[in-house]
Amino acid sequence: MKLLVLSDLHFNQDSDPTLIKDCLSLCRHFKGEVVIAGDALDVLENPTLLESSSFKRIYDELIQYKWIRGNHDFLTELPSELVIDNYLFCHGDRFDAFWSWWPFHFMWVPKFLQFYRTPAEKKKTDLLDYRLTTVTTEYKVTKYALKYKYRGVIIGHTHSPVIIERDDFLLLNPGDMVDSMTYALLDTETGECEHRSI
Ligand SMILES: [Mn+2]
Repeated sequence: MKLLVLSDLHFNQDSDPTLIKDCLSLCRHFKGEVVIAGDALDVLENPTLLESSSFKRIYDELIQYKWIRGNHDFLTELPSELVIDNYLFCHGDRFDAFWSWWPFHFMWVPKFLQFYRTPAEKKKTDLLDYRLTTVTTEYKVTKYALKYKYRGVIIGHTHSPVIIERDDFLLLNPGDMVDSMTYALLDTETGECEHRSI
């Protein structure tokens, strides 16, 4: 099966309308299945988003695809995970070590110290925090998917585009529509995948 995989669109009232149009048209014209790995609409930051008719229309369009729930679009009608040809698809937030591994709860300590840091020092520690949570999330989700003998796992959430193929196992993150502006194509029969930019 040929898949178009998108994640972390984070669409809201402030999103670039051209970007929204381009993403919707990409999905509409794709010959295969479309999977959205969570955080398509940013309901977390904009609780009234779906009261707007234009976003309700976007919702009605996206809901026709295989759309998985993220932590910013925690709508009950969305599934929390999906399996296609033994590939596991989930948003990845429940493997985010910051929320699921108790020592990370003490990260408020370095966060508190940020107050006393210069902007340059702050930027460096922000980057280290981001890399640490990204790598630990990828590690935990890979461990889980290997344990349950999936052929691969596809996540979003970290906003970090990744393709790691080793020993017939695939870790894929298509990237996002906020920073990397990338998506992925995956052929679940051959296992081939690649990133594309919008
Ligand atoms: Mn997320």
